[in-house]
Amino acid sequence: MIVESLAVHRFSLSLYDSFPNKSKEFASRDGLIIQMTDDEGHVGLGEIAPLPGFSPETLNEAEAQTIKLKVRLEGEDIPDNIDRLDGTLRNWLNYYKLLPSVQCGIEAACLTLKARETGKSLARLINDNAEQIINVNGLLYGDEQNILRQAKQMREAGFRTIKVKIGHLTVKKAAQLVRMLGEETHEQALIRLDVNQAWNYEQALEFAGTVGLMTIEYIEEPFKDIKKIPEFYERTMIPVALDESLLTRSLDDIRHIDGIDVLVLKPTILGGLEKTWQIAQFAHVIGLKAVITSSFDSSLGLYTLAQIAANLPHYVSYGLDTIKFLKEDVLKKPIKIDNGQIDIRQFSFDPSEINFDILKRVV
Ligand code: OSB
Ligand code: MG
Repeated sequence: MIVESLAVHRFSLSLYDSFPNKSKEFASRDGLIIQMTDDEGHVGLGEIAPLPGFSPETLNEAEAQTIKLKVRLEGEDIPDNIDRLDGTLRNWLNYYKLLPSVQCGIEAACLTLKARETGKSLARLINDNAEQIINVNGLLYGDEQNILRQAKQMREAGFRTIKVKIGHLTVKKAAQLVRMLGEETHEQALIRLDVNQAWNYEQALEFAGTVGLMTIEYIEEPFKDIKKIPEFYERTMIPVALDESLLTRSLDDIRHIDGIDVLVLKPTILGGLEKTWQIAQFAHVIGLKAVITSSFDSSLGLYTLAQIAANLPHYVSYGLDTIKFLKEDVLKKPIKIDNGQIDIRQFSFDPSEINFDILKRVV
């Protein structure tokens, strides 16, 4: 496959007030859509959208690098076997030292291009036995009353996993909220908690002692010091998930830490689909779960992540319930979650499904 052209478009999607971290400086979700066309007219699509506050790079940096890359890639031959996700893409692009979000979007464009060329979905390009439907954790937000109302709606809608952020709450308030959530879900859903490292070890311990709930699936980043996780787990029996820590710790640092049960993987921030895939495979080898998760991507980005998740265990719920925070979308039909699930067949990565009216051509 020869890259014939790389078109770059910019988007700026307005947010609902419910968007976490919404502020004057962060009033829209901005990014790039790239459209990679090969010499036979097939098109691949990718999203490049660094997340302010989480990604190491800014969108302007990512855009500058993407524009330079366009000139380099046009006329280049995409290697065979990129669908093995075995490092072929990173080797090929290594020279350009791509920023994480750029690496992710270019990989997505190459892979969806190859999928379109072979007439398969990206999921089935990776593995012919890929699932078509994946489970998603319902993401709760707002004040206590809203959170409890959403939990009820989600239980009735068939979600089997829900997630709530509690790091901004006091330990007492958080324990009270999570206990009420436990009652609301009637043991029909597992609860994921995310503290985003906002508490210290003692607070996390106090929380666990107060909440005492069996339906907590895991707690993400309860405190900063990962060396304290074994002791936390031994005393609380609540499994821990790592998210932010994955940016500063190597897999070798964490593989022998007891109590870590889950890795939360955000390809946009970690630096690509291939790297995410490889971390997920390694996680399985050492007995951990990998939860592919959104960085508040558009529906295009979310469908791309869902195609990858379709090749990971189907009993895991993935962190893709985020389109509800965006008032606008780059797809004409935003990604749909039904019964707590995404059907990946709903979007075929055809450029005609993109809402070009809200995009601005960059190059
Ligand atoms: O803290 O897990 C987080 C999204 C962007 C940045 C950070 C986080 C998130 C999410 C994604 O919470 C949704 C999910 O995990 O279900
Ligand atoms: Mg998290």
